[in-house]
Amino acid sequence: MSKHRHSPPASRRDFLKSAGLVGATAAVTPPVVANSMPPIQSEKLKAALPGPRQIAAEAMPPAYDPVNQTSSGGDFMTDVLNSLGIEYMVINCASSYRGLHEAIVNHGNNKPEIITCVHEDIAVHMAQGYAKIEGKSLAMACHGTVGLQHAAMAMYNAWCDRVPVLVFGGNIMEADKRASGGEWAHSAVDIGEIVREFTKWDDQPASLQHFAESTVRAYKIATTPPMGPVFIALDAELQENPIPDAESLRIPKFEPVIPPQGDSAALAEAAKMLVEARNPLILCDRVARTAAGIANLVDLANTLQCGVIDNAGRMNFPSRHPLNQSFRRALIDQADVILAIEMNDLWGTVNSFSDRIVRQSRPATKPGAKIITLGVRDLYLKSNYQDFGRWQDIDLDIAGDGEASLPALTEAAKHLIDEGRKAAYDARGQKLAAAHLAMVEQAKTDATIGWDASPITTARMCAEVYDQIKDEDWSVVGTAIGLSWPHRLWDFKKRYQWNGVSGGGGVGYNLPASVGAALANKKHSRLTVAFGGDGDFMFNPGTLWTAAHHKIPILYIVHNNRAYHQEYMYLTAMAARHSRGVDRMDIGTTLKEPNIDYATIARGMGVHGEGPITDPKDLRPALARAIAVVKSGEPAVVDVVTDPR
Ligand SMILES: Cc1ncc(C[n+]2csc(CCOP(=O)(O)OP(=O)(O)O)c2C)c(N)n1
Ligand SMILES: [Mg+2]
Repeated sequence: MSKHRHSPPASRRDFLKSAGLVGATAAVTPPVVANSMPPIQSEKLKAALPGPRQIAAEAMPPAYDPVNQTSSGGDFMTDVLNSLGIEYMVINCASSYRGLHEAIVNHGNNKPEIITCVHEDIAVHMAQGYAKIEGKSLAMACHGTVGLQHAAMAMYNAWCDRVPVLVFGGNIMEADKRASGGEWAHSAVDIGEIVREFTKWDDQPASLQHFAESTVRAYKIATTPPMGPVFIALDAELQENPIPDAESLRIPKFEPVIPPQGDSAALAEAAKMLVEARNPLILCDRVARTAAGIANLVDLANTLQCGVIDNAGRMNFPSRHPLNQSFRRALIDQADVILAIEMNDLWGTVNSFSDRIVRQSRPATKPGAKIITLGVRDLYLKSNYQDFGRWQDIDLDIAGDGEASLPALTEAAKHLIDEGRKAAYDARGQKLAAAHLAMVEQAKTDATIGWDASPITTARMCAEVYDQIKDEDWSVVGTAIGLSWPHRLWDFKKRYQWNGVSGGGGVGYNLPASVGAALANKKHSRLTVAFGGDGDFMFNPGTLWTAAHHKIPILYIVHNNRAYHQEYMYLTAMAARHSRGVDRMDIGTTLKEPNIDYATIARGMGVHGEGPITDPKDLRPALARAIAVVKSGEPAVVDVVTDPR
């Protein structure tokens, strides 16, 4: 272990002395604890038991001297976190982990850097957004039962999104150490139980060595595909007391797992099916983690000259690649062999489902079409929460990490493609390239509809933003529900230009996850941009204070349709189904009377605010002002009053 060099500052000792705590050693050693024990009746038992003084000496914890205590278990915990290269600790502060908090600030010299959040939901969502950009996890700490319950929904989003987040929760395991009141309400026998059904692993370490091994193990489990959040309970005494056995402590070595590659015979079989297909098609969702992952998917598509439909759970495939057919879902119906890589919802992609009148579905594939899957989705599931989706019949099911398995699959395909296939492949590729161009042209045409309308169309909002950022090193880290214009119109090609969505559909993700992603982008000097719904914004508006306080630059566009519009639509469909009027559909679904002024909220938290913008002509100058602020290293919010499309 590294040495605990830093003594607590002199001011702490002075404070304790002036508070009359000098000599506390004597005061905390109770002289006759045995007196409070019930009298022992049996003479035999009395003889076998130690005398009262012995019990007092042995049963009491060592008499710590808070004045001269120069290190704590929290120091060692800080060293463990730093050994993992964790950059930030996102927190809402609390006494149940005050030992670790103080150790990070003093012993660790604020490393990992503490990021102050005003709600645990914000902190975990920030961690989720950060991990998807930076490719590694940060740490989150929360307060016992109450903090963890607030963190839970964001942990659920991270679970459904298969994103590693390392969550710590304070707990006071020894009942006799708890202060009465709050510390009892905030402690639990098994605190991890609160989130166990949607965490990949959890533990409650009982010693510092146990903490070290479990934290490194937790990090490893979280970052091994299929990734997911993990939880470690932090015993308060373990953090706050001196290190009893410093010489025997050891920080385990972390070595990232090499993700599993699919079976080579199975990949060769998949290659054969794809090469021989008339109309092969690739579906993907959460494939690429790195630039190499994108390049390898491009290589496979180029090799097969087949279409790619990207569900965009990650930045998988360039939006302007001629084989990108993401907005031509009809292709699913034409495919004879489908390769589905790291799909979150395969059934939902190869079936059409409608619930606007009654809940009904039908296959979107043609009869006899073969489906090959490649991914780690099924390697780790839980029972209670149903995010695994509906059963889908599969013809060749390969367990293996998508990104790790792509090169072998492509190699196998290249070996099988002879000159005889070339002409047919080229013709197929050219047809798809033409269809891709038509798809983009169609999007451009669609985007002009209502161009000058007020409220502003979402297409115009997105186009105006793109016009001003396209020559920058941009990174789009959030879109409002159903806002597909960026993917329809923009040129996405770099790994960090997109990082997917919430995973679990828990509203309140977008604003904090975008700021977390912006935190990751900050040191790379990228221009972070996000769009988010007004409904989403109101779950966690306090995120803006964190962005201002920690100077996290982000251009945040509020897609302000003054409604929970998705729910408005559902309600309207219900009324139509029941043959009733739709004139009351505003009740419970809108955010009007009064209208919410997002720019004023932003300014109230120290963030530059523009809007509400209702005239499209005002959008360009407002965006220019906001982008100038973001480029100077600060966050900015632009409130765009939009039509709901
Ligand atoms: C935590 C949570 N609460 C409620 C919902 C139900 N819900 C789904 S979409 C939505 C509306 C979100 O509003 P907004 O972000 O403005 O998007 P809009 O539908 O207006 O485009 C709601 C409330 C949910 N998914 N998650
Ligand atoms: Mg809305």
